[in-house]
Order: sequence, then structure tokens, then C-alpha cells
Amino acid sequence: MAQWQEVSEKSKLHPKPVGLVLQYGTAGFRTNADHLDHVMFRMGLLATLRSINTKAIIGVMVTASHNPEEDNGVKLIDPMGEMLTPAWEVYATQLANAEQDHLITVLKDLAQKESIDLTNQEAEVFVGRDTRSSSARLSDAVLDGVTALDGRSKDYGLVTTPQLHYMVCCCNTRGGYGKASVEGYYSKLSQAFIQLTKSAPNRTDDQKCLLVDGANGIGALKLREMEPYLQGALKVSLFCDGTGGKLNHQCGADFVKVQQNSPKGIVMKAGERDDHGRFHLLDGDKIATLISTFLKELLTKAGLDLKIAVVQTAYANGSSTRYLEDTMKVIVRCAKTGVKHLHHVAQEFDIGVYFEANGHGTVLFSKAAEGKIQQLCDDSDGQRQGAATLLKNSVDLINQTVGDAISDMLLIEAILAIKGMTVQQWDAIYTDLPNRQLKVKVSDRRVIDTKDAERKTVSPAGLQEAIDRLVERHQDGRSFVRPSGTEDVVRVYSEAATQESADALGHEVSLAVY
Ligand code: 16G
Repeated sequence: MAQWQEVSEKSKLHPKPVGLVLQYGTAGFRTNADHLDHVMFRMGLLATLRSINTKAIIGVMVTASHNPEEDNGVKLIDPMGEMLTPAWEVYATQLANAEQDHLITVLKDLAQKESIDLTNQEAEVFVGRDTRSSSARLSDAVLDGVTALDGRSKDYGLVTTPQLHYMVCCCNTRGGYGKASVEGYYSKLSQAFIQLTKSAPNRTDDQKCLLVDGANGIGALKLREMEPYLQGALKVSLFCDGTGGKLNHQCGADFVKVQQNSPKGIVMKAGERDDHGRFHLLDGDKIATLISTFLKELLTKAGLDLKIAVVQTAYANGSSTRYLEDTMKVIVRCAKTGVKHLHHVAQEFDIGVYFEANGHGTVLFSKAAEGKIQQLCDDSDGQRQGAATLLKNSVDLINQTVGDAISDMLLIEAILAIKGMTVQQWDAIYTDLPNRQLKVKVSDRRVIDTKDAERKTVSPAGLQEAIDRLVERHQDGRSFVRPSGTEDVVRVYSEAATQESADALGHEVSLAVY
């Protein structure tokens, strides 16, 4: 067929380094940007086939999120704005690893397996990218792949990953989720935020100011674009805004979480937002606690009987799980690391609040739950109607397609304002168990296999028993190891009653892994 010929010709412009093997991991492909040109071209091909297969628009985002500037990566977005379905992740890996003269065979196999007929089929792919210096040429390679299979493409240029997820969802729902443009995104979120904070009329000007770490990346750029839409309801002081520093260098969520320290460049004054000059991290677990408490209270006020659950990963601090289960009495579930795994579990509930400890996360509302909330917004009972309206505005403020730092930030600000709560009070809801995260470089991280949502290892033999023995020696001890899906390392997590003990446990487990 003529199209295969075209693909074969064009693929020569994006040659695969012989022998290079990559895997579609926790969040797509990620590695040094110099090794990714052929992967990008091929992901353009794959997205086009997926678009034909689903009869919907598919997204391709060029980014390596928290990785260093030199890296890059790519992930595909499915029709409702969710992550690519696992069966197609396998195709993605096969396609990326096919040697040059095998590419067409692998593509034809895939088309046959999925009964994709390329004749007279429409396909459309949305492409977005982050601010890395390699991202523009790599997204051109994606576009080349789409064109090679006669697909249509729309290049959104510089957007955050959640923005691209939002666009894909908006278009495939024919506007049902909002207007598919960055302006549409800014307006939807800003309006919901403004409505929500109207319920907190006593907010002082001081409480409207926020210092934000932009990690010298795309988030900084987009937050600056969004600020006017907020009409003064929030004033943002942006640090690490990309004008001087390097992407994710000594800043950004990963840096802050792993180092348990503030981003370089932000001057933290005692009493401003941190407590007596000491650094306090309010992580994904604290966020999940705040949001689920808020939503649960509103459900009670609205008289709505909806099943709410919090989904965490093994990284969730033991104190947070205990608080949620014992004090809040909400259902808690544990999922494997990676937004896609948590998302999937959260979909099982009327309201699924999911956050990784590193802050990735969002809230999902079932269609039925949204319908019930909407209905109650016209209720004659003032209290029920008021609570339902707050719930409705929260639904609009939350980006349900994927975890979105901008949307999460606004929701947290709104909740604190409505509850009249200070950051210190929020932090004091429960006290984290001291913990430590370490990276261990091993010759092949894939020898480590895990089960039970990554809380236990099944291989290599004897490792779990060794970890169990070490954990026993520490009060409130807990530790697990897992191969990273984004870096060539094994991650070690430990927690215990004291910081010394957590550090020692982490160190001991690292030695057992090594
Ligand atoms: C990616 C994931 C994040 C996960 C992290 C773990 C998405 C959008 N992002 O950044 O959820 O926590 O990888 O990285 O899924 P690791 O596998 O290297 O520990």
C-alpha cells in the first residue's frame, strides 16, 4: 500500500540507533533527548493508528516532566483525556524498539491485530510540548509521523501536560468538558475559583498572595498567562520562572519532595507561610486529606449519599493512611506508582480522590455523582443548595482528566479560604512519620519485581525477607523498594518513629538492594 511506502521512506529521516531498547514506562518514554527522534516519529504513527482505532482525537505530549533538562520524553493521551490504555503501551514499546527494516512489519501486525483499515479513515492527533530546548524538534518528529500516515494534526505548541489532556477531552466530548483552547481552560478554572472564593468574603489581601515555584518550566509560563483571568482573586509571585535558572535545577516538586527543602531562590520568611523558619512540606497526602475532608463535609451538608474514597501509593506516609481510615473514616486504597494506576482505581467510586505523595493527583466524580450534585443546585433547602453549589464549583475547578498542579493549587487555596484555615492548621491535621527516599544505582533495575501495589518484592529471591528483618528493628518501621519507571535507578523508601531511625533503615535497605 502506498502509505506503507511513505512511512518507510520518511522513517529513514528518523533512524533508530541500532540496538537501542526503551520501554513505555510509568509515564511514557523518557531518556536523554538525543536518543528520542525515532521514538517521536513512531509515536506520531502510533497516535494516528490509535485515532483511527478509537475514532477520536488522540494527544501526544513531548515532555520529561521532573527529569533534568537534558532528558525528554513522550506520552500518549487517550480519547477522554486519560493515559494510553495498557494494551497499546505494549505496542508503543514494540514500535519504538523495532529495528529500521522491521518497522513496517511491526506496524502491519499492529494494524491487523486491531483490525485497523487504513483506507479512507480519518485520524486526528493533538501535539503539545514543554519548554526543553529539545522539545520543538522532537515534536516536529511526532508531526512527521502523523503526516506519514495521512493523519491530521493540531500543534498546540507550548502547553502543560494537563492542558493537553484537557484539550483532547474537550474536543472528543464536543465541548462537553469545556472549550478546547488555553483560553477556555483559563476561563473555566478561573471562573470556578472566583465563584468558590466568593463563599469566603473575609479573605484578606495577604491571604490572596501566593509564592509559586515555577521550576523554570512550562508551568511558570502558563501560570503567568492565566493570572489575568483570575481577576485579582489570587496574586501570584512567581519564582524560578525560567528567566534565569535551569529547568528543575534546585527547584520543582521532585527536588522539594526528595530534598525536603525549599526551592533555591525563594526567600522563606518565618510566619509568612512556613512555621518559624523551619521547612514544612505539605505533600500529596496532606492535599488528599484536605480535599477529601472538604468534600465529605459538603456531601453531609448537601445530604448526598455518595461513596468517597482516597487512593494512595506505597509512598503515602503511614500517618496519613491511619488518619484517613481511623479518624476520617474514608475508604483508602493503595495503587502502583504512576497517575494512570491511581486514576483507574479512583474510577471505581462516586468520588475518587487520588494523590501520590509527590503531589501528582486529582479527584474524579462519576457521571451519576455529577448529575446528583447538579440537581441539588436548584434545591429549595438553602443549606443543601449552598453545599451543592460549592460541590459543583469544585467539580469545575478540578481537572478530572489528569493531575494538574495549577488546578490543584487553586482548589487548595479555595478550600483553605472557605474553611478559614491557615496553612499551619492544615499541616497540624496529622504529623508525618519521619521518612527518607534514596536512589540506588544497580546494573539492571529490572531484576526487581514487586507485588501488592509495590509494597513487597517478589524477586530477587530473599530480598523481601531481608527487608522484613531490617524493618523489624525499627519502631513504626516500614520500607519498600521498586525500580523507577523514569530513571535508571532503584528507589528505596523508609519511614520510622524518628528521623535517625528512618535514615538508618533506608541506608540498610539500600545495602540489601545493592
Ligand atoms: C511520573 C509519573 C508520576 C510518578 C513518577 C514516578 C505521571 C503523570 N507521572 O512522573 O505519577 O510518581 O513518574 O517516577 O504518571 P519513578 O517511577 O521514577 O519513581
